[in-house]
Amino acid sequence: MTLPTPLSTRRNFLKTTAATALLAGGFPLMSLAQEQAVNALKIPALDTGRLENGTRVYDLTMQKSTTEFYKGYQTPTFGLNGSYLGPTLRMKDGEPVRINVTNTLGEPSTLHWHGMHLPAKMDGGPHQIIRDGETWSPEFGVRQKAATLWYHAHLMGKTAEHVWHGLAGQVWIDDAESEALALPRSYGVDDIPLVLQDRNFTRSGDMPYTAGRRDMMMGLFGNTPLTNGTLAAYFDATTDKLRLRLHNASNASFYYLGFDNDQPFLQIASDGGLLETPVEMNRLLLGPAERGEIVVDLKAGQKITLRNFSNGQPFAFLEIRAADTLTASPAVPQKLAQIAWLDPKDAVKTRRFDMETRMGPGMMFGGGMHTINGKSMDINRIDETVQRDTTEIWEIRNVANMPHVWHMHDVQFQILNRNGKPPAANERARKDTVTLRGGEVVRLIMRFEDYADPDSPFMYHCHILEHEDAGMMGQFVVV
Ligand SMILES: [Cu+2]
Repeated sequence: MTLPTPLSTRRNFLKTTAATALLAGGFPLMSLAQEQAVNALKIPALDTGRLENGTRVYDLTMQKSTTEFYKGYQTPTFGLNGSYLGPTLRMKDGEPVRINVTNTLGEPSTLHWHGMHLPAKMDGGPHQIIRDGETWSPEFGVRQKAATLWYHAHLMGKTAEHVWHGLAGQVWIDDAESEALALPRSYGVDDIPLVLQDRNFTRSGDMPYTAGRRDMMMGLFGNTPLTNGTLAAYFDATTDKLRLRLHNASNASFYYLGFDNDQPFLQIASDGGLLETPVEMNRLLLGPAERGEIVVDLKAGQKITLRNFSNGQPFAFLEIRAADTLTASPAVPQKLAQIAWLDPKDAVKTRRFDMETRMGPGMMFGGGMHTINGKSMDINRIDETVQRDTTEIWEIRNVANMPHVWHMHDVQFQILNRNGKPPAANERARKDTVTLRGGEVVRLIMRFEDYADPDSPFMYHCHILEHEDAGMMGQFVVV
């Protein structure tokens, strides 16, 4: 797999962005390529909830705080139950859950369950605003295959800023199928959440959200990698296999991930759950919001570094230090999961969506330069109406010459084809987010089940958060 040209052109934009950041006083405290891993990887707290009358209940408090990324510097940040990011919520397919989300930020926000199939009112999108001082308590049954999902702020026009400051975390779903598999599953030991981000810091240690016109156009890129909110992170491995839940939680960066020694790894899951069979690779491209679980083999005493190999952002996300004696792990099973493939013959409708970017002079901040089907997001407009219990094909065309990232709520879709060709082995999967390079077309198939509500829409949007905030979003209802 090679990086096609439209992604490579980002190098030029990145240089400009970095220059802009410097002019704005955004002098990095550390060099762009942080080679020295000096901080133990932070592992987010694991929250398995508590049982109340058969419902699994979680409490999340959105808070404003400071985080010491750099020694001696207190950086103002947002977090959930902590100063930056939030706990990993672990849920099980079939269980009823309630999440009490209390906002103490001093400003409104929302919390969206990215990748989850649930009623639109519980989705945490732009319509489910949590005002300062309020608690929002969505309640739903988990109807989900084992997967690495996530949660993040999703307030109209403020998603990028709130996520940048730290309102995000992972959700792990287990199901009977996944629990029967001999896969690493010991949280923080051989099964590791990896929330990958990039940020810019000023000399005073601040991490301001600084998106200007150009960043609304290109997306806001950071020059400093953070892994679970850890700068220059290392992890001490004690097992000869590690399962890494790779998660691009950046605002706008595409990560082309691999190890510095180019060793191969097995991808075992995509956004919405396990693949049918592991796929061996040595690079994995994740657009913003995409996830990929991999299993990597370690040799005793070995040091390897997980890096981004995209142009312009040579981030070292994690140095893995294998102990001199490693606990042996079972081989990764060849058969992972059953995927119920949807049949295009069952589709009752094909919809087309053009993701478009209008470049050039005169573009206005947030003024509709990124559109879907020529339209900018209008929270009072329903763009599409879908019948419950039907299968549809959604053809997404990126008619721009820059990458965009399609994400839709409510469903996990399957990729029928990309530019007329079958998807790569690791994209034969349940997915909720898909990267489209400039000019690409993907045909997606999905089934709308269980939940219908004519009054509460689900969102579809670009997951480059600056594009989303600039209006590259639409709404659909299931009736
Ligand atoms: Cu976009």
